[in-house]
Amino acid sequence: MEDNQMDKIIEIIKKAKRVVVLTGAGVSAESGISTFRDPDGLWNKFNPMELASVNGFMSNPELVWDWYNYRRNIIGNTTPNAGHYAIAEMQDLFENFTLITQNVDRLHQNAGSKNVLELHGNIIDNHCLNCEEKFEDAIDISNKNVPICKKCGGKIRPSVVWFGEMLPAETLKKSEKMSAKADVFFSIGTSGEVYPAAGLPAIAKQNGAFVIEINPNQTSISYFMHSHFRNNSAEVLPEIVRKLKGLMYR
Ligand code: BV8
Ligand code: ZN
Repeated sequence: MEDNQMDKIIEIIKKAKRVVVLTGAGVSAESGISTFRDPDGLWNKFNPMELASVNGFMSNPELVWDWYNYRRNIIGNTTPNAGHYAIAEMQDLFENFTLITQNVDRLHQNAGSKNVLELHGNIIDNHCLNCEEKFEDAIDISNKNVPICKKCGGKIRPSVVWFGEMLPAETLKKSEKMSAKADVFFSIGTSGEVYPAAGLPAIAKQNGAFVIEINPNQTSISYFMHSHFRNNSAEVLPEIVRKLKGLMYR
């Protein structure tokens, strides 16, 4: 993006009172967590419907449990990247800032972001598939056996939202409400394939927001964005924050 174009966008962002950021797996790519749909993506090795769904878990609990432990192991060894830290800094630059994520890795929280709206749950917590009792025991990620609920004997599952499952109602409602009120909406590191999350940028735009996509690649929702940064989030977000701070603290 040309410098003068960048400056124009920064001017628009600076004036915003209400800013919403939606993130997807791409913001964690530079922390070493593979995305879902990129060539080396998680799904390419496995079939998402097979693993990230209730039926998938019911038909092969050990395989799905092991896949989540494989991912927990990767996530356990990663740290937030400059993009996560820049988003954490953004929360103090605006009157009203909302961070909505599809990611389950909690890297936003580790980078200092507060009140993160986790649309798809998180990979750390677990609960009983049968009675939904929270499972508090520490997980031994090398143990291939699926833990059993102490209350009802049901199988324990990760507290992520699987395909075909409803998103947490309050979180989704708040995400839609804040997206509809946004002056500026960033869609960062998401392919815009998974609904209802992928519908949020359109809700923002329909209600007058300036919508910006940060993604090195074209996505299925690029066509309606007002502006694109075709870069990696860990490169461009710190630059945006630096320029915003420069303008705001003049
Ligand atoms: C629901 C948690 C309804 C688990 C996830 C047709 C058939 C079947 C289902 C549907 C259908 N149409 C709609 C649906 C519903 C379905 C859906 O949308 N399916 C899609 C695939 C078509 N949605 C659901 O099932 C949702 N529930 O709708 O319930 C309902 C209604 C009534 C009653 C009951 C139910 C639930 C969806 C949640 C699924 N769970 N995750 C887990 O993680 O294991 S989804 C999973 O995909 C992750 O959360 C991930 O975040 C999410 C979205 O992917 P992205 O984050 O966008 O990641 P992706 O790899 O795709 O893209 C990465 C992007 O980053 C790329 O664009 C790349 O270019 C970019 N990038 C790469 N590097 C960088 C970068 N960007 C910036 N910087 C970089 N360095
Ligand atoms: Zn139970």
